Amino acid sequence: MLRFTTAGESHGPALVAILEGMPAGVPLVAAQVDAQLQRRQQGYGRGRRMQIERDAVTFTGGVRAGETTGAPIAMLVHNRDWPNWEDVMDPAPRPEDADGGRRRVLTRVRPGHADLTGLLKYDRRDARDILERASARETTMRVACGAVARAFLAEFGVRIGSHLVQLGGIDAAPPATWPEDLAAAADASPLRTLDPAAEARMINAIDAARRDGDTLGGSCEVVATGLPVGLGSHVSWDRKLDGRIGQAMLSIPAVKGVEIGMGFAAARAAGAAVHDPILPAPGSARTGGVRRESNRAGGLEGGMTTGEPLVVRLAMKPIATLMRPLATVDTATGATASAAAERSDVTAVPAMGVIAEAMLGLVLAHAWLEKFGGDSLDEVRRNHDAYLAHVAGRVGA
Ligand code: EPS
Repeated sequence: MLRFTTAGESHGPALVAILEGMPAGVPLVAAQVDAQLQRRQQGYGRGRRMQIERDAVTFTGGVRAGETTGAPIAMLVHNRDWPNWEDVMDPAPRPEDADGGRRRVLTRVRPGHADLTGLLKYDRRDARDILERASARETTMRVACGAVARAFLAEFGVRIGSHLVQLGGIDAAPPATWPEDLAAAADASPLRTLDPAAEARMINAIDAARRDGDTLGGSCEVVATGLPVGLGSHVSWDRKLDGRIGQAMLSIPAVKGVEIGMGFAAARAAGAAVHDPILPAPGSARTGGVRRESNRAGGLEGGMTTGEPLVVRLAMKPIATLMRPLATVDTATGATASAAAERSDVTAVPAMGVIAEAMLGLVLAHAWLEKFGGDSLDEVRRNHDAYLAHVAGRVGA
């Protein structure tokens, strides 16, 4: 239906992606993708790398005259850091280097990173063969693919935003009035949080962690609005939308937990305090002529969208590269050592929210095409409009 794959190393020449299954006729220009790529690069707590990169996409297939053609969409983003790494990352052998080796070999594997397990599994001597791909740089292309998914969903009025709700144990209070454009409101903050008082304390915590050579994790909330009732399905495990969202979110580097709606809190409360009463709402087509008095379910029931806002929370662990490193074993010698301290970020939780928006957009666009499938945007629109016209009058008919 809709599938994508990405390739490229953090310090290689470029990152690439192919997104297949987008219908023809979706308006799309590079600036739409670049705007999302820039959002991902923001966030207080990032390292020097983000001053080097200026991520910008080149379409190399599937887009013509500002519209998708229905062909696979191929995208490329150059790594501006590449000239500094060419001798380390050159795909060609370099016989002039001593015993075929490369500079910046990493054998003091970092606890919490993919270094050690990847090195053992893939039978590598240099963990750089693992970490270059395990790097969160890879998420650039997820955001590029997600930007295309968002452009498609925007044609139907779907909006996706996120904000940071906790960092390093400091909670952000929810805003008194919910912003109309969540993504833009959060982007105005260097941490993508809607609580200015908490933001100041979080910035202090990041500065302290940087001084200590440590890192911080946190949580973001992602919200999608404008969805119709009935994306996903209750009939099989792999069609349930909550399961698909969970998989997509947990695939984001360092994400360790996902909640939908009340999430874990629902397990502690009684049923009457968890489930959302249903009220008549004649004329509300998207939600099937009814509405929910509350939205503790986070917009999903039985693995299907209800039409209420979809609300997902993600928890990210602290980045595994510590400037004051933990103990490890040097895989070259077998001796105990301090883990490698590569240049890195203190925190990337604000960026994680943008990546989660992209992944949610891809899951939703996929589910949308399953439900309303078509080869052109107009065909999808006809299917969508006919369904909404039907469900709008279904209750009480
Ligand atoms: C990363 C380490 C840092 C981050 C990088 C992810 O890069 P470098 O080692 O070049 O300083 O900045 O994130 C990105 C490059 C990005 O685009 O998000 C890591 O080890 O995962």
